[in-house]
Amino acid sequence: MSSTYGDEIRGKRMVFETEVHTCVSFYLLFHTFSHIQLRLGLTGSSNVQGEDVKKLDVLANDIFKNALVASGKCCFLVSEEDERVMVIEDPSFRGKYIVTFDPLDGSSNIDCGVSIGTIFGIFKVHDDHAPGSKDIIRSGRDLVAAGYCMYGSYVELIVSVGTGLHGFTLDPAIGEFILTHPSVPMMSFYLLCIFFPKLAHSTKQIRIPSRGKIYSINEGNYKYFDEPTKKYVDSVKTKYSARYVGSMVADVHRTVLYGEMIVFYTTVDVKTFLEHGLGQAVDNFHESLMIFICIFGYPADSKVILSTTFVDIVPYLFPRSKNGKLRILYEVFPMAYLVEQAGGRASTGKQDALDITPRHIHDRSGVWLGSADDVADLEAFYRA
Ligand code: AHM
Ligand code: MG
Repeated sequence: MSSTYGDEIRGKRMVFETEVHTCVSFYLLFHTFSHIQLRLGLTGSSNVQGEDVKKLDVLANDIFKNALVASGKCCFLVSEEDERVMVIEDPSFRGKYIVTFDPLDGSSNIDCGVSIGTIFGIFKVHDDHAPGSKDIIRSGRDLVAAGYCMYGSYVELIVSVGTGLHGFTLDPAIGEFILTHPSVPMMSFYLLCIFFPKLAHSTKQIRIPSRGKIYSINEGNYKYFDEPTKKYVDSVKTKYSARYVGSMVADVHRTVLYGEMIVFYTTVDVKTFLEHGLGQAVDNFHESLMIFICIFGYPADSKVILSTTFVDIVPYLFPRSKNGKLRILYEVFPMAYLVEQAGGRASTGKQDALDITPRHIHDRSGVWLGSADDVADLEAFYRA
């Protein structure tokens, strides 16, 4: 992160007090992990002591699980890296939250230095005294918090506890995550700006306006897409730009951040507000940002890949993404929750993504995330 940016945000300590204290553990984790990530070359070779060097995604999984157990706030952990749910039996470490997480998403991008990230969702048990499987396999509407951390040219932690998005940027100079993108209720924010213009001058609020200009999808899978998806992609490619990293955290981060409502204080904006009301003033802010907003999709497709069975080496064709590639509990749900919290929409094409209830912890779904009108356009092709 540049020192200029550091100067701008220095002094604003991370303010993050919510009922979901588990998030604080994540803060500590990301802080530790972001440094580890910079130091490790990764891969599965041996180090000078002859010990196995764990791959970064396996190492990340161990770090997150250890810290979450130590927090004493969790009872079940669901990780992309583990086939089974981790149950925290010890009463002295047992809490009332279920954390679902992908410790390192975008792992195909690790070795080439492209942005990767951690994704997590947090549920609360129905009954503190009797946690069970009903607490794990549930609708995305039950999430109490979600977030992701992106490890890229800078390290950014985006979190929501149901009151908009909060963005924290790691300032390496002081070794702290700084609250750089606070969530502020719209009406009170604009009223405050009238009386305290300096507040508006330095505040950036993450919001996704209703329509965008970028689509983000792995178009290499085009011939395997279903007809509605093909038609939608055809409709946007003539008018939108394409951007695709292949790391969901980076692709979604662009989708929510370029939709960020950057509010600069000018007399014109306040004048618009006073003369034409809040709606017009907000529209003016949106207009200046509309060129950036995006839609991200990873739909189901009919692609088959060559695989082998566990018991022998006979190859067979495996339909990898017939239900989509991204996993519901720790990829689709957290991102859908965050995008909705930023004012966007998340859909499978046929229903809101948060309304899904998976049947298994590693179930997958197709998903579209982004500007509400763009997602509605996609859904229209499914209804046609
Ligand atoms: P992973 O959890 O194994 O890293 O897979 C998830 C990733 C997402 O980050 C990304 O959106 C997608 O896979 C990219 O897949 P593809 O390479 O097929 O485009
Ligand atoms: Mg993943």
